[in-house]
Amino acid sequence: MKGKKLALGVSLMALLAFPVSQAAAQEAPKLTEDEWKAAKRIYFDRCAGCHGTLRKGATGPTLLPKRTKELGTEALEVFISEGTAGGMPAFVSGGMLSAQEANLMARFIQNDPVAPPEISLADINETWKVIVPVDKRPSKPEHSRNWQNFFGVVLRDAGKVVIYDGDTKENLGELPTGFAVHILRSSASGRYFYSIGRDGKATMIDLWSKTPTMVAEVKTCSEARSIETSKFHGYEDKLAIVGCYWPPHFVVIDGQTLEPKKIVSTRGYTYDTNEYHPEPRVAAIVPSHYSPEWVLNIKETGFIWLVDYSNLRDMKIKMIEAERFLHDGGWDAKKRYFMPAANMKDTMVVIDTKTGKFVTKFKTGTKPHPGRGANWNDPKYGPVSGTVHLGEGRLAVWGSDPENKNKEFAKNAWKVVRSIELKKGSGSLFMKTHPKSKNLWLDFTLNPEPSSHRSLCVMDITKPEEEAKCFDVADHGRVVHMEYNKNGDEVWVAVWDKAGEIVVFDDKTLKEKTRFKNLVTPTGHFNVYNTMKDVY
Ligand code: DHE
Repeated sequence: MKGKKLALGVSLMALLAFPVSQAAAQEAPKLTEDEWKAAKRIYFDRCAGCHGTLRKGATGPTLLPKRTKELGTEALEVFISEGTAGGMPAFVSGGMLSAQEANLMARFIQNDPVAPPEISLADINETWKVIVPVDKRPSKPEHSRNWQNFFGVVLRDAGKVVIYDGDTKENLGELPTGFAVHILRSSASGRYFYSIGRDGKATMIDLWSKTPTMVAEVKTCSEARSIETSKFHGYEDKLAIVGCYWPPHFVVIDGQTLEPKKIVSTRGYTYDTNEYHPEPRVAAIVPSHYSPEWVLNIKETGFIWLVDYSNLRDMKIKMIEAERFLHDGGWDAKKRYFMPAANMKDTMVVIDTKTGKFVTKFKTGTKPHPGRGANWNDPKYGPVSGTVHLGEGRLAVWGSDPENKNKEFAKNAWKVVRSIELKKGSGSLFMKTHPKSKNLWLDFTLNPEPSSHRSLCVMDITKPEEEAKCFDVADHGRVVHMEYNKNGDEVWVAVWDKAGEIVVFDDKTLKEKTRFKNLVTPTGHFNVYNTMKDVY
């Protein structure tokens, strides 16, 4: 395989840009019925997130038959097996697929994509279950624990979320949230955790009951990645929203029961070329703190939608022209500016949620991936924010306080003031700091080298010229996602593996405090207080 990769010597993207020839007219390889079933499942689990359900491309390039047939089974198999420099994981070498599965997928993607069925509000309604009605829930906590310092840890492949007491480090229970939960978000009061699964199933966990309890569930679509709650004054814990990948829509649900209330399609025209796109997926969502609005990244068409939830019947949606392939992002320190990454455009976008307007966009490096991002004070440049990158080992830092009283600091807003090379290389997914900390933690989850993807780097933000300290966290799996405790003096990190771990570090000394072992594929983990207050 390695030899074949070297012989090809070009990236998948470059090959996909080749003119289409006779090959495109050829028949695609045939698959048996069982192979179809298996390939569709693998495509959904492993490929659709980056390449799109209809294979029109986003974080990864298009995989439509006229291109894939040109490449042919053998070349496609090499890319799937060994990955690409642009950030595609090495699925076979990395142990995520077998060689047979890579061959199956290489044949599958030369066939026409099949659109999964559409879903109506009535279909969603049929899946809605209230497990504990609102009047049967406690009106105050039934325990004396410091519940604002609870952590919810996603056990991705086990289909569970485990809740830990962040003070005592006790496991308070595992809840069957369903297949591949992607993220958790907190209600404005912090009392409820809402989960969203890759399969579009949302659940709600009550942290006030004696032990954490699942109180409601609903399946809003067949593929999703985001969920958020209403946090504006007067709407606390009232509503929630799920952003779907397929069908491309968002669903507003009741914040107490998850009853589906409204479904809105995101299909439409690209912001720049005004071409119709059948699959504009909803990526990150944040809750506005200035008005009763959610801020939605509409990935493929490149709009940021401000969805007003104050009147669902006569709903107002403002569409801000931003950049194509919007993915993740978060707030500046004052929670006024939303800064999402348009990762395939190497660009960060800024919008102002006070005025509801586009501010600017700027390049930072190859495929920025900030997660929710990080905000801190740079000794030279003042309040700044930053992103790591999937496609190169780089931390980009820009000014993010245009209203700062210090005019010199204000002038740095939306200018990249530092571009720091990271010695562990590319493939970073997340970075994290805390207002009380002087550290910035960085992971390298998708880097092909175990010496990188099993380690973390910590930069002293008061001494940004000094090299970050890097250390190994585990001798297995991939290290992913960092989260502070409520006090901002501990950092929780996941080792993503079948026999995975959560490792808790002291933020000051960088010494390990404790390690929870034998967790099935822990990925994202969320502290109640920091998630409810959007602290990062
Ligand atoms: Fe994520 C956040 C989409 C792969 C773990 N991920 C997000 C968000 C989006 C997204 C849109 C922002 C949600 C928000 O803020 O509202 N993720 C995608 C994909 O499309 C992608 C690239 C491919 C896929 O097929 O899903 C993808 N993500 C992954 C993973 O492989 C990770 C590491 C493990 C997993 O669960 O699949 C992963 N994504 C996460 C985590 C967050 C996240 C932990 C939340 C970060 C935070 O701090 O808020």
